[in-house]
Amino acid sequence: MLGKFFKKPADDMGGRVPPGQTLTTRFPVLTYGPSQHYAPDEVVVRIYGLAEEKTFTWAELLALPQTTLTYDIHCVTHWSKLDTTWTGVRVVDLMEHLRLDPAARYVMQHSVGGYTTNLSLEDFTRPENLLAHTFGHEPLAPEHGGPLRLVVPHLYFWKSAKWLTGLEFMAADAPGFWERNGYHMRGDPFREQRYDDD
Ligand SMILES: Nc1nc2c(c(=O)[nH]1)N[C@H]1C(S)=C(S)[C@@H](COP(=O)(O)O)O[C@H]1N2
Ligand SMILES: [Mo]
Repeated sequence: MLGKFFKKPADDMGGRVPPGQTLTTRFPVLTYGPSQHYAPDEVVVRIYGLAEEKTFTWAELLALPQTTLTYDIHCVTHWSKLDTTWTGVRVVDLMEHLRLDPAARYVMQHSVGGYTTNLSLEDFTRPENLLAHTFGHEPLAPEHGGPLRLVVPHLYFWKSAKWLTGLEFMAADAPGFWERNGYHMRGDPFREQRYDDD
């Protein structure tokens, strides 16, 4: 069963597949606790903390520039998936509409159900990061974080919150859900930053 869907990376993919990862053609679901189900018209992303407080509804997000990008994703449970295609609002395009306090250096992602994960502002504002609502040509499935999730492909996938509800800007770094439970504060797969002592 596993052998059919998971395979060791070929040598010519060496540069794309981080150490300790296995490739999959499937799209595993990794959720701690129950999956969340809600409709696009219930989507609200709240901006708060060290930023001018504001909210973005589904309609407001769709009115921003939409971008489609293809990249690889890497889960800390050792699977990587190459060439995944996502559409949504680039973080850098959202940032055009935010007013951050100059003291803001980190951001906490918040989700329906209470999941959280932290990023430095530098990792958050990479040009490839998306608030994604579409996977391939289909609306993002609920179990994968639909209607709206963050995708931060250069870090382990736990750093990409599904069912995004809030972005809290902070002066100092603080651990989110998995980071409080022993995972690395940054989570760079190419440096194998899996656990907090890596
Ligand atoms: N809200 C929320 N976001 C989450 C998670 C979660 O449990 N809840 N799991 C994380 C982990 S560990 C991974 S690997 C990816 C999995 O995304 P997928 O289920 O679409 O593969 O979502 C991340 N985002
Ligand atoms: Mo994960």
